[in-house]
Amino acid sequence: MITCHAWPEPVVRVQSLAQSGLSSIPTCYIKPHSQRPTNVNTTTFVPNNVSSQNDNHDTINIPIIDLQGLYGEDQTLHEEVLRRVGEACKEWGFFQVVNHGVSHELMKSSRELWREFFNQPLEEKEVYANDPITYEGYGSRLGVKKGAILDWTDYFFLHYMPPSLRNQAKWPSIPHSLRKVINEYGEEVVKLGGKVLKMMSTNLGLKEDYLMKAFGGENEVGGCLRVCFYPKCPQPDLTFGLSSHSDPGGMTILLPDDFVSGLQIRRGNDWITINPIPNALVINIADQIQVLSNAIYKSIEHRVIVNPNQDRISLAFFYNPKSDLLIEPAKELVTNEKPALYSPMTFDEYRLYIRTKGPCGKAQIMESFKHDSN
Ligand SMILES: O=C(O)CCC(=O)C(=O)O
Repeated sequence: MITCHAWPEPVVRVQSLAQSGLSSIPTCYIKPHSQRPTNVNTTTFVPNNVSSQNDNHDTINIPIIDLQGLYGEDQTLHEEVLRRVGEACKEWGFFQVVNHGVSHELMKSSRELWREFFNQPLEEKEVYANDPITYEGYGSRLGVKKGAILDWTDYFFLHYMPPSLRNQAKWPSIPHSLRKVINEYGEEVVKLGGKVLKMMSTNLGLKEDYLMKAFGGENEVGGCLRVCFYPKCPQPDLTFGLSSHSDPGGMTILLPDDFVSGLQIRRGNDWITINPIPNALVINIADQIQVLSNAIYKSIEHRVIVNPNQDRISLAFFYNPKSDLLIEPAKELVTNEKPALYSPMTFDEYRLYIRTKGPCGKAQIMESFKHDSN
């Protein structure tokens, strides 16, 4: 259990620091030499369009999948989408989707309204200041370790699913239409999550509704939104917007900034900067799907670099299993050759580690839950 009811040090808002015009960052944000970013000079991009997909890029990009085929009658197209999603889950753990069913207007207004929220005077935001017990509200650190080296970000965290945890009184009341837009955006993203979960089940050779049932069913799945605001940073080579981590939940559906890149994923020993395409959402496998799939799908480590000239905003929607259900490898995916790699554990128990320690890579967390016999 988390015993810490308050942050271990006074909370400093990163946006206020950045706005104070400082030219060097406080030492509590400076990462040790061996953990600093390596390639921080490519963080503004000119969005390209879907037709350029993965070719003609100077940089590698994650797979871009057009989900249109899911919405029509053409079975061949449907199967092609399934195949591409399956391949992306196995080979990358990260992919972008377009024609995903989430309204572009809603995506745009969500980003704009959240920018407006962060750009309000500090007093307006402090009303929503969060604590380390629930993390709900306006925050500036993850983890409660005293003396930890912090990330260059402020955020707003809220529960959207199940509806019983949706407490709109804790959501910003200004800008005025933000609560309505959070609701509308959440509804569409949850629908998309359900569709992707079905595709993953089928691709794993499980019943179409296997993962949804393992997550507790449509009305019980968990869904939280973390809106990250990364202020511009005078020394982006010394710190991270978000340190390397894997997501603890089921899958993450990310609405990235429309102009400023920053998300990097680990690929072997390299870090690849994701170049989002217009109106795309970025989806990644998180730890609970790695467990349920007995590591056929991997939850990939990722991190965020910051920009010296521009703020960046992103909306990460965490689509999670119901928090008190035991999550374990699907029996159908456990064989003599490949025994269960993980012991059963609820998501509630699992996420305590992240909430206590903050983002700290991946292996450490997944390894500590590996089945004793492995
Ligand atoms: O800001 C981003 O692009 C990624 C955010 C992220 O990884 C997270 O919120 O866990």
